[in-house]
Parts: sequence; C-alpha cells; structure tokens
Amino acid sequence: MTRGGVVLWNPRSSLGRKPIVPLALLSIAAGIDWPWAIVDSNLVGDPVAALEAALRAFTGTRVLAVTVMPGPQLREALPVCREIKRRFPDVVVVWGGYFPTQHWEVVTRTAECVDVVARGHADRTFPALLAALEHGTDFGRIPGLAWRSAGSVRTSGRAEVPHPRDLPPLPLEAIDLAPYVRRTVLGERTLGYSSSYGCPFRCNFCAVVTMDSATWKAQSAEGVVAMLRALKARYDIDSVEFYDNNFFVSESRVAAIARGIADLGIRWWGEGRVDTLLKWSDETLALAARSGLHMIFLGAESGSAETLARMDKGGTLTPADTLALVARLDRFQIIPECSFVLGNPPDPEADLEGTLAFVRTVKSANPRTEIILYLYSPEPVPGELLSAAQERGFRYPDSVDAWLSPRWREFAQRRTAHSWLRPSLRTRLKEFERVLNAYHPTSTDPHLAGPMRVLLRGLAAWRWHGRIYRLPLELAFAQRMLRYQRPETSGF
Ligand code: B12
Ligand code: SF4
Repeated sequence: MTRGGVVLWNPRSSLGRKPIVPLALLSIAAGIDWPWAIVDSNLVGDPVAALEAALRAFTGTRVLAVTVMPGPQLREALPVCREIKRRFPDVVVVWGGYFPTQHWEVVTRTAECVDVVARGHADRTFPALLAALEHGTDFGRIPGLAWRSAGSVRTSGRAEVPHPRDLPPLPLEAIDLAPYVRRTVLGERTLGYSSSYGCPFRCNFCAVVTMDSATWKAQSAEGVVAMLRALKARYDIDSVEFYDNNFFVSESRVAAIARGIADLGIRWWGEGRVDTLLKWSDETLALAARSGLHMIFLGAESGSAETLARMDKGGTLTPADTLALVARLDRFQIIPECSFVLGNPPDPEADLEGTLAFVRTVKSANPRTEIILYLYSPEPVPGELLSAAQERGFRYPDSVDAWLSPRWREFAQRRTAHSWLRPSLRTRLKEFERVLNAYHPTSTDPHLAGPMRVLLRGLAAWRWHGRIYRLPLELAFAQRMLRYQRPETSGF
C-alpha cells in the first residue's frame, strides 16, 4: 500500500465551553512520519463535512485516528465513524484513548466501523501500525492493538507504557494552539499540558489503573520547563493546567520545575495525593506557591477510613490527613480542590451521608477548599468495590450502541444512580450540592462576579447553617439565572 495521510480526530468533548487542547492527538502526531491533519469537533460545525474534506486532501492509504473518552465524545464518535466508513470504505478507522482501552473487546466486537483499537498509550504503537499498513506487513505482532479477524476478536495485548522522556516533544510548529488558549480561574490565557504518564498507585475505583497499571513515567523537570517557556513565548500564556494524573509524585521534580518557571509569572494547577503532599516540606510548598501554584486537585475520596481502605488508596490515607492538608495548604495560599466519590458499596446510604457530613468539616477546616462530588461508577479494575457492585447486579453494556443510551452517558459522567442506589439518594446528593454550591460558590467559575457570589451566599445561609437541603428551588432558580457552572460538570 502507498503512504497516504492520517486525519486525527477529536470528537466534541468540551461540554459547551472553550475547547481543551487535544494533547492525546498531538502526542500521537509527534511520533508519525506520515502527513497528518487534526480535525477538532469542538472547533468545527459539521464533523462529517470537516473529516470528509480532510480525508480528501490525502491520496493513498488514509487513516482516521479517533480519540474517544466515554460520554459525549463517544456519542459523536460512533455515528460519525459509521458515516465516514459508509462514504470511504477504504479508510482505516483506528480508535484510541480511555474508552476503547477499557472496553476494547466490546468496541472490536460490536463497532463494525472501527478497524483497529489501540490499547493504552499508543505513542509507539501507532507509528508501528502505520509502518505495517505502508509495507503490508502483519500488524498482529505489534503490542497494544485489537482487531476483528474471521469474525472473532483478536488482540496483541497491552503495550509497555512509553517513557515521556524518550518521546518527541509536541509538534508546536505544525499546529496553531491559539483556539485552545482559554480564560480560567488561573488566568486570562490558560493552556493545558501533561508531563507524565500513569500513577504509581492502584486505587480500585480509578480509570487510570486501566490505562497505565501502576506505572509512573515522567518528563524531566528541564523538559517541562522548556515546554512551558515555549508555550509562553509562542502564546503568551499566563497560566497552565497540568493534566497529569498525579503531578506531585516527586517532590524534587516539582521543586525543580517551580525553580525553573519562577520568572515566567504563570499560575498553575495540578492533581495530587493528600498523603504525598502531607509529607512535603514547608520549603517546597512555599517554593511551589511562589512559582504560581494556585490550586491542587486532591483525591480526598471519602470521609470514611474504611471506605478509603476498601478503595485500595494505597498507603495509610485517612480523613484526618485530608483535614490536616487542607488547613496546611491555606498557610501557603494554595487552594485545595477536594474530589469525593460517594455512594460506595456495601452501604451506599451510610457512605453518602458520612461523606456529606465530612465535607462540612473540610469546609470548616478551610472554607476556601473547592468540593467536587461524584457518585461511584465502577471502573473495570478488580477489587472489593467492583465485586460488591457486581454482586448487586452491575454489568457493563455488551455493545457500543448501548453505551450511547442516556443512562450509560450519565454513568460515564459519574452522575448516575446505579441499581444499588435508591433514587432518593441521588436527589439527596443533588440537593446538598445545590446548597453547598450556593453557600460556598466555586472560585473555578471565572464568570461568577463578586456581587453574584454574595447574593447566592445570602440566599443559602439559612439552609447551610440549619442543614436543610430539601427542595432548594429558590437556589436552583438563582443558579440558573446566574448560569452557575458546577466544578464537576466542567471538570475531568
Ligand atoms: C483533559 C481531560 C479532559 C478534557 C478533554 C480533552 C479533549 N481531548 O478534548 C475535558 C475537560 C473536556 C474532559 C472531559 C471529560 N473527562 Co476527561 N480527562 C482529561 C485528562 C485530565 C487529561 C487527558 C489528556 O490530555 N492526557 C494526556 C494525553 C497525552 O494522554 P491520553 O489522553 O491518555 O492519550 C494517550 C492514550 O490514551 C492514547 N490515545 C488517546 N487517544 C488516542 C487516539 C488514537 C487514534 C490512538 C492511536 C491512541 C490514543 O495515546 C495517547 C498518547 O499516549 C484525563 C486524565 C489524564 N491525565 O489522562 C481525564 C480523563 C480522561 N477524563 C475522564 C472523564 C471521566 C471525563 C468526563 C466523562 C468527566 C465528566 N464528569 O463529565 C468528561 C467527558 C468527556 C467527553 N466530553 O466526552 C476520565 C476517564 C475515565 C474513563 N473511565 O474513561 C479521566 C481518565 C480522568 C480520571 N482520572 O478519571 N476531560
Ligand atoms: S485515584 Fe489518584 S492516586 Fe489513585 S490510582 Fe488514580 S490517579 Fe493514582
């Protein structure tokens, strides 16, 4: 076959706000020597027309490489790929990313428009697949792929997670990132960046384990600093969101990054673990804060020590640690953003109520703490939680089409009431959130001005203090009028 071109497609993902830089596709593009183009549905009106135009620009073997997260992206990816395959039967459609990595068997078996699935980080796998297509060799020997053959599903297993240190830098000269520079709580000109793959832990409710299986491989501090300097020079960014699953694994690396970017005048955000950060020295936290660290997303997960143990959080994380860290971060003017997973088996009701009460304690320990609440949505990670859910009848859909139903879309966004949760529990969570978000409006919504915050807080005060969460209709109305954006609907 002759070398043609690769169209890398990012289905719509940004849930109505300014799009987020498609790092997955840029990372893939960095390693390929075929001509390529990126189509981002977040930037174009009609994805089929845009993909068709992009594909027609190439001759020879053409590949449509699609990144797919569960939820809204999947909802667009499936019908559009079907239509593209109908119009261009010879185009090789490859899916990669979290959804096909986790559900590769169902995708390969039931999405007839997908020719090949890339399992896991495909920075090495994808170029090898292109070479095999070009030379007509058997791609079945390349680790990290799944495909259909003679009516059955085949896979070459998982590929080793590549080391970002050894990978080419993002192809900044080949693509204009200006449409992705956004206003956020961090600044007027924010871009996202990811400096590592994986996470050393294996929390059994977490999707990351399925992608990286407890490995953590990071770029050097020098590499990160060089990239931020390049983004500053090219796009005049004033802030960065680090999308690493666990940016704060290494204290010395973060300290070196902080020293290296201190003169850039950028604010930054990243995700980390409570127990890791508790062990850090005051010097490092102060250095990080001086370099612009504004907010840390923390997996606080639960107000119950037993649930934390059941989640296999690793180490000895306790709710007391969360309280200690949020109070400590306040001394450095770093805002903690605590994420919780509620409604965990075996007793979802008690679990939810216990953690809602704990959220109030966290708010007392540091009122600036941001709170993000999710319902437990099983990830395919073996462990006590998944087993308990399965015992209560939980099963993943057995076709990709079934994932498009409203129920499973909600599941993907971690807002669904599972069969083991009484519907009233979900209502309880929503009502609590309504009152919490009104009395403590998030600082992550840059459009919410000071007077609006005062108004919301005033309206909600009696409910918050009296613990009266039922039917907060007046707050729902006020939040709708102010177009309040809850942090978990805009988050990751
Ligand atoms: C940025 C981000 C977003 C952005 C979207 C970015 C975009 N592409 O448009 C926004 C904020 C919109 C978003 C939304 C959501 N996200 Co999100 N997001 C992330 C985050 C933080 C970083 C992703 C990233 O850029 N990583 C860096 C790149 C280089 O790595 P990568 O994406 O994994 O890509 C590699 C491989 O996956 C693979 N690959 C990926 N795509 C492709 C495509 C091809 C063709 C090939 C060959 C390979 C390949 O190779 C790449 C290079 O190694 C991840 C967590 C993380 N750190 O990965 C969560 C994460 C992916 N999101 C997650 C979730 C749950 C969501 C939401 C459903 C949340 C919600 N409550 O609504 C929504 C819905 C998504 C949607 N709208 O469809 C989960 C996924 C869980 C799961 N079971 O799949 C993650 C893992 C967070 C978490 N820890 O739970 N997200
Ligand atoms: S929850 Fe956090 S610490 Fe645990 S595996 Fe996921 S990313 Fe790592």
